[in-house]
Formats: sequence, structure tokens, C-alpha cells
Amino acid sequence: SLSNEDKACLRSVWKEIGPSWPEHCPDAIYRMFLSFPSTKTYFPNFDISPGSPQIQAHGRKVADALNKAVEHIDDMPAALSDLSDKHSQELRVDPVNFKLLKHTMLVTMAANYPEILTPEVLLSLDKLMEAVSRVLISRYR
Ligand code: ZNH
Repeated sequence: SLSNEDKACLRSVWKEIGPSWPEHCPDAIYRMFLSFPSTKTYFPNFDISPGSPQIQAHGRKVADALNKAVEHIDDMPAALSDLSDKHSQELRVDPVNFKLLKHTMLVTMAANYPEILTPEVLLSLDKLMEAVSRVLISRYR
């Protein structure tokens, strides 16, 4: 879980990444579909091509959720409660998929913010994605 050092690191780097992440997050979604084709089954109506409007819109929503997570880093379960319900109960995304998206998110961040992503920052971002994923799958039954 996130230590106080991780939280401080994330609050600080997110000032640099957060504002432009909505532009890049759709690439992370596209990379997920490309690298892990089974993930496409959750999006049967999506046009899976680079720059597709659905991927753009979805990427922006996911980026907004991450912004919210960092904004409420001490109280993520409450801040992401609706999303948790949605993923656990309605979308029923198999938890393994969160690892896949985490991977393509970190790759996309490393590609777009090479000077920000030192090994220490990468580790904190990895833990952030783990923490957000844990909240989103916390209500499975
Ligand atoms: Zn998810 C949706 C976030 C992961 C699948 N998502 C969604 C949204 C958001 C999110 C914000 C929107 C919602 C509303 O609208 O209400 N996700 C998210 C995050 C994450 C995720 C943050 C991590 C981190 N997801 C995920 C995965 C998957 C998914 C992994 C699979 C693969 N989602 C999904 C779907 C949906 C969503 C399917 C729906 C879409 C549409 O549009 O339809």
C-alpha cells in the first residue's frame, strides 16, 4: 500500500503529469487492446483503431478518475465508490485485466514523461495503480 513517501511523491509528480495525462491516457487504452487482445471483449461496441472516438473518450474518463484518486489519495475508497460499484457489479471486469492496464499505463507514462519517471517515481506510480485497482475490484461478490 501507499506509504507517506509514496503519497508525497505522487502529489508532487501528478502536478506535472496530471494536466496532460488525459491526452495520453487513450494511448494506454489502445496499447492495452493491442498487447492484450482479450481485453477487447469488454468493449464490444468500440472502434479499436488508433484515435478512435470511443478510445479517446474512454481514455479521458479513466484519466479523470486517476486525477480524482490522487486528489483524494487519503480517502480513495470513498472518492471512487461509484466506480467501484460499477466495475465490481455491473462491468464485472476480471481482476487480472487491471494488471494489464496498469502495465500499459506505466509504459505510456514512461514514453511521454521520460525525465519525470525515475525508478523511485515509477515505483510510486505502480503502487498508485495497484491501489486504484484494489478499490475498483473491492466489491466483487
Ligand atoms: Zn474501467 C468504464 C475507470 C480499469 C473496463 N472505467 C470506466 C469509466 C471510468 C473507468 C472512469 C467510466 C465510468 C462511467 O462512465 O460511469 N477503469 C477505470 C480505471 C481503471 C479501469 C481508473 C484502472 C485503474 N476498466 C478497467 C479495466 C477494464 C475496464 C482493466 C477492462 C479491461 N471500464 C471498463 C468498461 C467500461 C469502463 C467496459 C464501460 C465503457 C463504456 O463506455 O461502455
